This record gives sequence, C-alpha cells and structure tokens, in this order.
Amino acid sequence: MSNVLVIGAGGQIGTELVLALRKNHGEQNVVAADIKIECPPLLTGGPYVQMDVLNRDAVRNYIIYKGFDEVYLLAALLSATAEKNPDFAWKLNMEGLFTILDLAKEGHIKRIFWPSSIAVFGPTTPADQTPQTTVMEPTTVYGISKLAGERWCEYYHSKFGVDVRSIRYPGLISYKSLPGGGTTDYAVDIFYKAKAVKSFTSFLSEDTALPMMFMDDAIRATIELMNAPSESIKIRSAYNLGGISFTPKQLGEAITKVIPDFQISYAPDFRQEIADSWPNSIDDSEAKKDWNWKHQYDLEGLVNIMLANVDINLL
Ligand code: AKB
Repeated sequence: MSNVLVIGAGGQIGTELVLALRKNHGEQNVVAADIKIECPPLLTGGPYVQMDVLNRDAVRNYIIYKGFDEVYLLAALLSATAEKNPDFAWKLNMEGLFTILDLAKEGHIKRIFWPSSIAVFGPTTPADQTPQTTVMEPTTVYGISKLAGERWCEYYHSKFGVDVRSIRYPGLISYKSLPGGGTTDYAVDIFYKAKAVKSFTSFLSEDTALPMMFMDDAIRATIELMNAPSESIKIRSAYNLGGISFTPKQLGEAITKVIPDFQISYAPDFRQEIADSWPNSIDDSEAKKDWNWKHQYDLEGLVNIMLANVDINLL
C-alpha cells in the first residue's frame, strides 16, 4: 500500500481515479486535492484538501510535510478552454508540473503520474494509426503545453532519475463526472441528451474520427502503468494509448440501436479545427509491449454502459 496524492481530483479523470486508488490502497491512504473548497460528493470517503497547484510554496510545504509515494498531477486546462485563455493555460499546465518534478528530484515523491494527450500531435502527423514516435507539430496551446511537458518529464527522468510516467489519453468517456472544456466532450454530452431529449447537435462534423476510450479502460491503464516495474517503462515522455475510434455519425448510429428515435444533427464550431488537427486513430503497440496494455471496451459496450448509467440530473 502506498501513500498517494491526486491533484485535480475533482475533474473527470480525477474523480474516478481517486475512487479506484482508494479501493487498492485503502480510503485513508489516498488524499484527494482540488482547487474547489468543498470536497466533491463522490470523494467524501477519504481525506480531502483544498489545493491551488499554482501556489508553489503551499504545495511544496504540504508534500514535504506529508511525503508521498505517488503523486498524480491532473490539474490542467483542456484543449477548447485553453484556446480561450492561452496565457493562463500555459501557466497552469506547466508550472504545476515543475513544482511536482522538482519535489520528486529532491526525494519527496517516489513516483509521478502526469497525463499527456493525443493533442501533442498536429496536422502534419500521420493521422491513421499514429505511431508512438512521429512528427509532432501541435497547433493548440493545450497540445503545445502537453508536448513541452512530455519533453520535461523525459528530461527529469534521464538527468535526475525521476520516476515519472505518462499516457497520451484519447478522448475519455465516463458517467460518474462530467468532462470540462475538451474537444472530445461531445462524445459524453451526446449520452445525456440522448436520454433526456432523444436528440443532439454535435459541434464536430459527422465524419470527424477521433481516438476515444471508456473511462474504466483509462483508469486501468493508468494504474497498470504506475504498478509496472520501473525497468519495463522504456518511454518516459508519454505512451500512446489506443482504445477505439469513431465519428459522431458512427456514435449516433450506435445510440440509435438502443434508442431508435434518437436524432443527431451537426453544427461544427471552433472545435472542428482542433479535432481536424488530431489523429483519427492511435497505434499503442509500445504500451502493449512494455506493460501488457490491452483495452476492453468496444463502441457497443461503451454505448450500452453509458446509456444505462448516465444520470441526466448531473447536467
Ligand atoms: C480534450 O479534448 O481536450 C481532451 C484530450 C483529448 O486531451 N479530452
């Protein structure tokens, strides 16, 4: 059992990660931290601290005082929100990472998880089955910050031996907590609207294919990566993670199999340009080779579980 801190615990990934980590390590051994003053209702089962990741001194004092085996740093601005506030996005996405990398370098944290994203790729990247190592020229603030973060993670590992691990998450689909400010969020919203009003207007065009994953797979990947022996982790920037790939039209058709009178329409907005710069699908053979990664949920499984579980009162 490890002593664990999750920063950004109130977000889409953080909420489910804390719940899973508490099952593995015990409720009292996983501290959830978030900028929100009130503990999110799903996280009340264990310790909670209010934390602003940009308050470097406060974060340092807390972590040095407590000492953590594992820190998961999830606080970030996602792609669509970051485009509206580039200065703050860069600050938030980079400064927190340096604070945590420095603490690990000084010996106060044994292992770090920091999330990267498919946003590290850009329009010049091969879009189908995007390889682990390829052209990376992201055109979004979020993508630029994630690519820079990856390079810094690898640097801290190779120069200072910091045990940092990362995944390039695809779009994540979940029902326990809502996503906020991403380009892939349509693939979550659609389930709430399908259940509530049987219709949905997608902000991406019908044929925009993007890599996606059900949250249970993403949480399992994160925990498997963190539990793998250090010597098997050959990539210290971030691993490609595949999952499934679909377009809004294909997702709409899969929902129609369960809700026959569901209707989908399309009104692309500024997020279309972001989506067009990202891969259609991802080659995750390095993750398979190094730590035996395998996704479980296909499109049909994901649609069934989402429609059975989304709570329209969350919206
Ligand atoms: C976003 O859409 O910004 C995120 C991501 C792919 O990292 N879901």
